[in-house]
Amino acid sequence: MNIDISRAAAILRDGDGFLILTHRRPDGDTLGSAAALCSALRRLGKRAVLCPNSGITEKYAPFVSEYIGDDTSEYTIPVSVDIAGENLFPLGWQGHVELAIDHHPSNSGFASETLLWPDKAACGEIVLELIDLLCGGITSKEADLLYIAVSTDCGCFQYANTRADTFRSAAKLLESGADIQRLNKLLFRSVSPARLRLEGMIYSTLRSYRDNAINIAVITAEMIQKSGADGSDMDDIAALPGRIAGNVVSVTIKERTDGTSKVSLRSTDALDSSAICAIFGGGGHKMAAGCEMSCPPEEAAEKLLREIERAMG
Ligand SMILES: [Mn+2]
Repeated sequence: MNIDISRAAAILRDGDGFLILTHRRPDGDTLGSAAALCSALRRLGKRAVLCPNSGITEKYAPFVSEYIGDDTSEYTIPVSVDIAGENLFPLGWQGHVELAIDHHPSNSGFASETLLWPDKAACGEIVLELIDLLCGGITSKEADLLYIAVSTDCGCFQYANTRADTFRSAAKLLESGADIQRLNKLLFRSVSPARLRLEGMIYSTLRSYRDNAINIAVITAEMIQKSGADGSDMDDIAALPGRIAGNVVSVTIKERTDGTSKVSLRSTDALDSSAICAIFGGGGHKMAAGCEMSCPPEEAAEKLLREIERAMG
């Protein structure tokens, strides 16, 4: 059942012993929102913890570790933040969620009660209003956590989901003491040495065609191994080849350890990425799509280039 914010606040005000759930492969929004909510509930004298999530990366661990519960058995009111469906529950957790706080239009309605604001760029914006209602304001630490949530989900206010409201939320967080200079550097300007090495290899081997309209990056298993990159260094790697001026479609082909290829396409609306990927059994959206190919990356690059050339006429 969908509820309004005053009902959500009442659930939190009336209960005690909250187990806050973050989604699988947790990002800044789910983690920042969960930790800020946990902090606010504790300020109200409530017992609240974050459910352990094995996917928390080094980047976010320092911000959330103090809120994670070791023994969660006494926390009997599960509250999810930024989770769209049960298949996204953190690994190892199953059960019934009392309250879901979310901004995904696709939310499946798995919880008893759902506060769903699909127009928000980030779940953190909803949590900000909720904490405001519950506590009459947020602490500077909560402002940091919610700035992590909001800024990461809108790509530092660059993605199409960025609204006037997103900036209003950010302004409020800044006024509440968020250290946006430090956080922006950490979240958007710093990269690991392994990531930097890998990016160097990707840029130096980039193939460009038709005056840089078509750009293909091949990431071999050897490049990944030589750079020392792990899963956390691969974030949004498919965005790199499309940065070149004049790009219409960019292709990122990652060689799997078994020699096959994982392909990601990004394009402007001048080309249908999903139609190209559909030829190879994949799919997605018009401007971002993917497919898996059983051939090695060089062969995949040739096949994809041929189909893209054909589609562009
Ligand atoms: Mn989100």
